[in-house]
Amino acid sequence: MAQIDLGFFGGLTVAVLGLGKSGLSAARALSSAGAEVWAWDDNKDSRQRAASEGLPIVDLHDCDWSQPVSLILSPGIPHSFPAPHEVVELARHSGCEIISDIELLARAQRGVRFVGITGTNGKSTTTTLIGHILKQAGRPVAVGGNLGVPALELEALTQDGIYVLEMSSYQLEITRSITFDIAVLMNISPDHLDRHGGFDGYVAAKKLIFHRQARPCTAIVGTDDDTCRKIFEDLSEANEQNIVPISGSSAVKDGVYVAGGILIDNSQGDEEQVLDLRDLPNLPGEHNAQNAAAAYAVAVTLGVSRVQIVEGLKTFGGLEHRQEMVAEIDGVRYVNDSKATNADAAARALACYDLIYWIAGGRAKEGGLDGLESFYPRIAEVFLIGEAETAFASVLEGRFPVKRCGTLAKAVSAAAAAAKAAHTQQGSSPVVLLSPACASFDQFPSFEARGTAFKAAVAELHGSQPANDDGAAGQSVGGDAA
Ligand code: UMA
Repeated sequence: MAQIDLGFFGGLTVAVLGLGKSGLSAARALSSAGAEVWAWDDNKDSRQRAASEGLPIVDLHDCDWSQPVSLILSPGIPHSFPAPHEVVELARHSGCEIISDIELLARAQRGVRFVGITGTNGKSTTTTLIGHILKQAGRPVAVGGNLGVPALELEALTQDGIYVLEMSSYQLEITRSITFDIAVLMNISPDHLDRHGGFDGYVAAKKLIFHRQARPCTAIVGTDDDTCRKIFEDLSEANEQNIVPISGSSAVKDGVYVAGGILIDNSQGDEEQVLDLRDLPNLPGEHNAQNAAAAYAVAVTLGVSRVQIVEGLKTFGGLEHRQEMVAEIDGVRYVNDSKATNADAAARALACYDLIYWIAGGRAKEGGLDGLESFYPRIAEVFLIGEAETAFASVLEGRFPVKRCGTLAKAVSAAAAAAKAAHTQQGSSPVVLLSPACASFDQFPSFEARGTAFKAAVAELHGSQPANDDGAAGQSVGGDAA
């Protein structure tokens, strides 16, 4: 695989702050390009790991800031809100530019095409789906960004190549020279507000996906929430790029939408039916309808044939940790939706099943469980874990049985026992759903680790017989059944 060539930094001093996924890959790429890398991470273990690879460690809190030409900042490190990191202040003070690893990719890979996908929810699925459709259609494509593969670990593509990048609000703020040939904004709901000084700052960051777009660039904009609808109207009024509205739930003029489960291409005004999405097991729910509409609109814009797009949608395998069907045991389906780290994301999964044994909790986000009330009739019982237990129990108890389980393993055991009993006694089709509406960091290093633990706990259920309806776990705090 050809590496991204950052030769234009050869001989120059470049500071790298944060040596996680993106920082490490940037430091490696800069180092092999002949740059003098000054790498730093506030965590000693991360520094040691980088040093063991031969990357030079320099304390960026205490160095000559007249030397570095750029500071490559990891997206998770604040540069403005809630307060700038001290090293960012030092870099800023010395006039050193502060950029992301994706900015380096954009500078290195000229002449290729960039597709950027952002939004509060659905961007990972949409990014992966677009990559899958393009690969199926034989296009040279590399898929990464916030999704997990850092920009500088992607293959160096040649002129026909297409980079499909999931862009977080953090990354957009420090990736200023990229212009996306196709920019997708899925939806916006409050998230990461501490990092953007509030909702307006978060929206402003998301809008950067359209930065400097002019025809023939294309903006694909979700119209299923008020904020994005307003952005669509503003872009339409400015009339600078091609604009394609998309919706997962209602008809849109001159756009792509889904109605009654049918994907409809109305971009030419002729309401052409493309595919019944209800036949696709790995794209369940209205949110996936919007994801499919966005991916379809991107692929059409890139000239992929409708036959190939339909084939790509049909063969999409889904994503790990996003409504991932893990197993069906004794009539109970187990779904891993660990990526649902806020209420809005959990809502998308709760909307998809009719009889839910819901595992929720972790480190709560602002707003907690707000907005989930309409899904309560679908919930049979709740199994709470982590820091949010008490707060969530106070919202949910009295509506249905609520168990405080503490750990995920106990929650899986308790939920499995209750769901199995419902299936046996009532012949119903219950789903044990991990869709936490919380960050994982109180108990796990990442949502991936939480999802993997869920799958391991489900795997242990094979062949095990929970002792009674309460399973091994849980202190019941709840009241009446729904
Ligand atoms: N660090 C410091 N000082 C600090 C804070 C952190 O030195 O004050 C160091 C940490 O010790 C750690 C490193 O910075 O070693 C972590 O940097 P990072 O948080 O930017 O994480 P990376 O491993 O580089 O991963 C980043 C993205 N992380 C974040 O934006 C928080 C990953 O998105 C992304 O997959 C990866 O780059 C590759 O592009 C994850 C994410 O949670 C999935 N994104 C958020 C989201 O989706 O909601 C935005």
